[in-house]
Amino acid sequence: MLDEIKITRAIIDTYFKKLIDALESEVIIVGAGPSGLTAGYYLGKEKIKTTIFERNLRPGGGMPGGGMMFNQMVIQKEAKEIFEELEISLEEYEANYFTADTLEALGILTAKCLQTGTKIFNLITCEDVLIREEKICGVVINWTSVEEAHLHVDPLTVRSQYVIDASGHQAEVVRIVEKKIGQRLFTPTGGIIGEGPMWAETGERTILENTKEVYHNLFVCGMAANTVFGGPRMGPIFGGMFLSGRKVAQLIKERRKIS
Ligand code: 48H
Repeated sequence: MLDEIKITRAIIDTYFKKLIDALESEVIIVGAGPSGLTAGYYLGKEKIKTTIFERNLRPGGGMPGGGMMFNQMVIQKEAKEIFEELEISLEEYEANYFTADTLEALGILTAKCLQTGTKIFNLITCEDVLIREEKICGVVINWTSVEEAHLHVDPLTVRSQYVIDASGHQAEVVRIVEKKIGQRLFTPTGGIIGEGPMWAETGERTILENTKEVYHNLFVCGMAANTVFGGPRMGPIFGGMFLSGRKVAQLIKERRKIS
């Protein structure tokens, strides 16, 4: 006998347990695109308590869309070992050009990220940050549906030692911080410099250089890193996103050792 009320209770009970446990994390990641999911995977692997908030119904960000809706992605040799570790199938197209099915990559990366213990909350948007003594120490969240319906509903707050902005082209978290604190980011101008025009080779290099701390305890990875520090976009080559996610996880791991 299946009872509808038991089904409902099981969902509510287990969801709220998960949410209450996520009120305090070591790391909060905003955005479950390729860079955020990769960061979540590597942090989780280190047993660093990590929570990802994703605005959309599904994780993956720009991954399933591939290039112009053709659901294939290209990665370069530097990112190959990450795909091999995750066991995502790769085909060598030409020297240094490997292709993967974006849906396979998205499915496996999401599953492996969750299996490390990192939690992902979809349908939740980060709309503000928590700052104490000039340090980022959490984010303010609300249902995406509240944002979309323009409802006047106050948000809730979750705390963490570190926040990663993995929100893609818009660099939404850093933008919020810039608005709140003024031109005091760790960029050459103190503000968000903005993304440059398409240049795959340079974009993939600078994304790694730009994956770093942008304000006290706030790190940026993925496309957001080039938006904040002024690197070019790179089109549908995704190796840099995976490498950037791994790098930000490494940076936080090292930071924990010294603090
Ligand atoms: C909660 C949010 C919020 C918010 C955004 O865009 P993404 O895929 O980001 P990356 O950096 O991991 O990957 C970038 C890649 O997909 C891409 O766009 C490339 C390579 N472009 C090159 C080019 O030339 O165009 O994912 C970001 C995720 C999305 O799922 C958003 O829904 C989510 O972040 N998000 N979630 N609160 N405020 N803002």
